[in-house]
Amino acid sequence: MSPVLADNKMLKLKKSCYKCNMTDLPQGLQNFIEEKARVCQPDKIHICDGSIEEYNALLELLQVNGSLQKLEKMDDCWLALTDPKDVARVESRTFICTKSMRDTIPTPKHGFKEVDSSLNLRNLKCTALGNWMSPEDLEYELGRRLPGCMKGRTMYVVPYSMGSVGGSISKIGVELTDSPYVVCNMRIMTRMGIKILGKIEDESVFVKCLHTVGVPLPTKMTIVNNWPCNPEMTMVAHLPEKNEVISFGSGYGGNSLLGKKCFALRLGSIIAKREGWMAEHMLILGITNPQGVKKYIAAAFPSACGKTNLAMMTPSVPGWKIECVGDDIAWMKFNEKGELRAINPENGFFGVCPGTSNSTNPIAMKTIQKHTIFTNVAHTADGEVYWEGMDDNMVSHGEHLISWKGKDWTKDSKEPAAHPNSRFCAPAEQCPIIDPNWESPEGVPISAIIFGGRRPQGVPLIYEAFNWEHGVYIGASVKSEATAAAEHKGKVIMHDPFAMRPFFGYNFGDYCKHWLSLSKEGRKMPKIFHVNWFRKSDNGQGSFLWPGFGENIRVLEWIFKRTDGDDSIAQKTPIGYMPKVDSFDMEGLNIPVGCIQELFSLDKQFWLGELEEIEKYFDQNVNISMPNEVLDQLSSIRERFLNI
Ligand code: GTP
Ligand code: SPV
Ligand code: MN
Repeated sequence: MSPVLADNKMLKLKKSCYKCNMTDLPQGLQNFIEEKARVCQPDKIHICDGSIEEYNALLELLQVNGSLQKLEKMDDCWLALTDPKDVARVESRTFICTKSMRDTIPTPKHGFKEVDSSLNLRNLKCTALGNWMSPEDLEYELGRRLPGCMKGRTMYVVPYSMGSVGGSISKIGVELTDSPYVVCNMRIMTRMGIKILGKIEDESVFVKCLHTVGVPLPTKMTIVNNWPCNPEMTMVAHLPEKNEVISFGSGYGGNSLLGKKCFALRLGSIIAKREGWMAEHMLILGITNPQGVKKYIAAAFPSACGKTNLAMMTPSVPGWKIECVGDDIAWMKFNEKGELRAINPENGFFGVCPGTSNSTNPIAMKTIQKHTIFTNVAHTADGEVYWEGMDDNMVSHGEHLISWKGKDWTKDSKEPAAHPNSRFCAPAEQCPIIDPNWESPEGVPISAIIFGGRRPQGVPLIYEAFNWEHGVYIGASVKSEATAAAEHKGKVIMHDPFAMRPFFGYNFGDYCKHWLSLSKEGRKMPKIFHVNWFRKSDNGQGSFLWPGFGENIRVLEWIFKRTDGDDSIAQKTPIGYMPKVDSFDMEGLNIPVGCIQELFSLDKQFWLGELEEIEKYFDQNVNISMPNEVLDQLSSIRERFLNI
């Protein structure tokens, strides 16, 4: 008998294992559960079967304990209000643990950022491009968090697949969590339950995820809104060498639904580099022109910068059709024919609520009318949801709502009704324009890759890379205004290379090298573009120059034609190809000519300053890890500006 099975405590746990017999599980999974249960000491273990009965029972449990409210006016929709201290990803507490620091982060030229001791993370090395901790320090930090952390709670075992079950690009994970809220959201966001167990062929090959809210029972901690969390001790740790994620103290999506950012992006990017493919923070959409020709496009924008909206867009120009494959993550691989094929590893949308309305994103509004879990939105007494930017006449009559903080709210209230990072969690199959190939195991062929960000100043609506290397530079130089998706304060313009800054699983310099290495003889490399829906008048101080949303089809139309090789519509500029003024479809677009000129304008002084700033950023933060090819691109752009 193995030492694990001889442990009396474990034998007791096995008896209280709900529904499924532990001994029926693959041995590697049993070992994982037993190892973690012995440390975390849950009262019970529940192997999730993924059934609707189980889902409903968990929702009821959450309702009874006051963590979820049923939204009576909607169909099977639920509302969670969190502790206001636990509302977004915590980038400062998120790190990768590897033996060698260089594998994870470039060494900054002028040393590491000062780490606040209140983080409670010993010797954490923090940089602009990710955080690292040594295995020894991680062991210490786990030692003061995990022992007994699930006392008084149930440990749920959530087997799941990222990508359609059994697909060639798909991968399996198992999340152990003491949060039934997490289980319910995982059931929407991933393919989850018993059906996955048979796919664990080699019993030890699955990504091992451990999540705890970090509040063992009974507790002396004050629990706000029946949302247990432990903000002072929160940490999200990734152990690529053990294929493991350990998340402590937060229930918020990106920190707790570990298949998403932790597995599909951070560990995913490491696996992708090793195996020669890409794991990216990208939407995937299908676009069909009026002649019925269809292509697929992937686009990387930083968090809360428009991926869901573009992926579900309703085109303003007649004859064009958009279909949605995914809104947040793309796994992409070149096939033997040299085509880049992409899958959406997720099964649902965990989307930003504020700004989502019947005029901006009617498709999302239709998607979230049933079987949806809302977090931190406002609601009416009779059970409907509300948030800023939902163009409803609901609040114009002075109606009283209940804000995300559980307080009485009217439109005269000073605080927002919904948290700026409030989210919906809805099954992808409910999307009325879900692409017929969205679950295709071999993925969809990608013709173009778009980068973008919130740039109030200087960056034109659209430009195109001259070639793949130039495109890699464009990805590396993405910048964007900070949003509420993470804990950043204010609206500073931050670097967010490839829209992946919070999600790199390994050294960003190596990530650039990996992208450069993908261009090979015989491969059909997608064209690379950069867009900016967020340029503002008055040098960035005024209002948006571009109407955005459904009008973005005009930009996609130009991209579509460029991927067909239409050279008549493009002109060379120092930053790349841009539309010839009269080739861009402006028909029916109701904006002043002056705005259009401003949207396409290129200011030499702005760009020389921009290049200098990016060069400094690379020099200080990526330092010697940066491949020369990227720096050469920057020099070429500068030269082109200086020659005009
Ligand atoms: P994550 O889920 O955090 O990765 O975000 P996302 O990139 O999917 O962002 P999302 O599409 O949810 O958009 C975030 C916010 O940007 C919402 O408030 C949108 O209303 C707003 N937004 C999206 N597209 C546009 C646009 O074209 N123009 C303008 N002005 N705002 C937009
Ligand atoms: C993001 O922040 O980019 C998201 C939401 O998509 S979360 O799952 O919280 O990371
Ligand atoms: Mn995202």
